[in-house]
Amino acid sequence: MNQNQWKARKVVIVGAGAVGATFAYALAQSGVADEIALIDFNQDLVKGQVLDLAHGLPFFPPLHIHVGSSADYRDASVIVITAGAKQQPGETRLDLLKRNAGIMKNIAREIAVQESEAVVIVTSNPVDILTYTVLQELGWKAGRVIGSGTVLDSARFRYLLGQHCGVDVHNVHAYILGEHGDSEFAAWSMTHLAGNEIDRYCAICRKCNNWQAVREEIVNEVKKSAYHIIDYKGSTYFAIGLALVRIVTAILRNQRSVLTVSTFLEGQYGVRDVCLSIPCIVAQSGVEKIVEGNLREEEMQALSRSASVLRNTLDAMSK
Ligand code: 6V0
Repeated sequence: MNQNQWKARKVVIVGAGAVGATFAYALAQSGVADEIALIDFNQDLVKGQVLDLAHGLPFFPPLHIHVGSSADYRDASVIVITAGAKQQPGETRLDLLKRNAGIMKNIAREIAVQESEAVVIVTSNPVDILTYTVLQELGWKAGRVIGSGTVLDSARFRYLLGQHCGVDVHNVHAYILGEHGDSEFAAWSMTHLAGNEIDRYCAICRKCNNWQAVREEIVNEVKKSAYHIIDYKGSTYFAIGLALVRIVTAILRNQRSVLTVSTFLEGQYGVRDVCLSIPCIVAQSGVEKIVEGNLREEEMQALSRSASVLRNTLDAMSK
């Protein structure tokens, strides 16, 4: 390959707040990207974040990091949106949502103007709704605009299962599906520990007297994780930063990794016209394939409930 053919693996991060900066720091350490451009409408903040990160360049793998602008969308490989407005006093959740949807639409328009060929990853909350908003605005092929979805929740689930069962988290395969939010659910039928389906693992292990109650407790803990962290320290950013590195790595390295990103469904699992999380094969083009596994009846019902919650929100937004 000659120098003219070489294309930097460039990641543009929109939003240099807690999530954007933590993700940039983790991505810089990973060595997966050649170039990182950070964008934020708070110019002082973004300059400060970039300077602070740039001073780490002697310790990072080779990298070009700089303050970006919308022109950086043009040759980006991946654009990660972590921008978001905070709730104002007296503002309803729906009003905040509409304001954040407006921010997403503006960013999407700027991406479109630059005729970007990137894959777009939305992280800003509510992530499923805002992923849908960006996808609609861009009008691209569904898999090219994805949300971080329940990749973080699935990591929390794996962590808690691993802790409870005394098994290395890397040997726990488990997914949280549906909405990244209160209606999410655990796909127990897809859960494997140490090479065994969870039911078989529990039968061998016999650690729990009432495994059903333990499972419920673990799922509740997954759902409450973000609330606990927010109570303790105001916001969450380390694990989501790493989850984003995982998704971006799957894209930049064309890994075909199975990740529960939020993706637009067109009838899969009986769900259509919303973005939510199910196991997807993530590669260079974004979601390359949706894996339609066999969910149990109660899991199918939970997925359908999640889809309804999201559809109702989308309908409320358009009023
Ligand atoms: P933050 O620290 O307030 O950072 C948000 C940044 O966005 C600020 O620096 C703003 O200046 C910037 N911003 C706002 N509007 C724009 C715009 N139009 N263009 C460029 N920059 C803009 O928030 P934090 O980083 O903690 O969170 C960011 C978003 O991620 C929020 O919506 C969170 O709810 C969401 N999270 C999503 C998670 C997930 O799993 N999907 C997990 C954690 C946080």
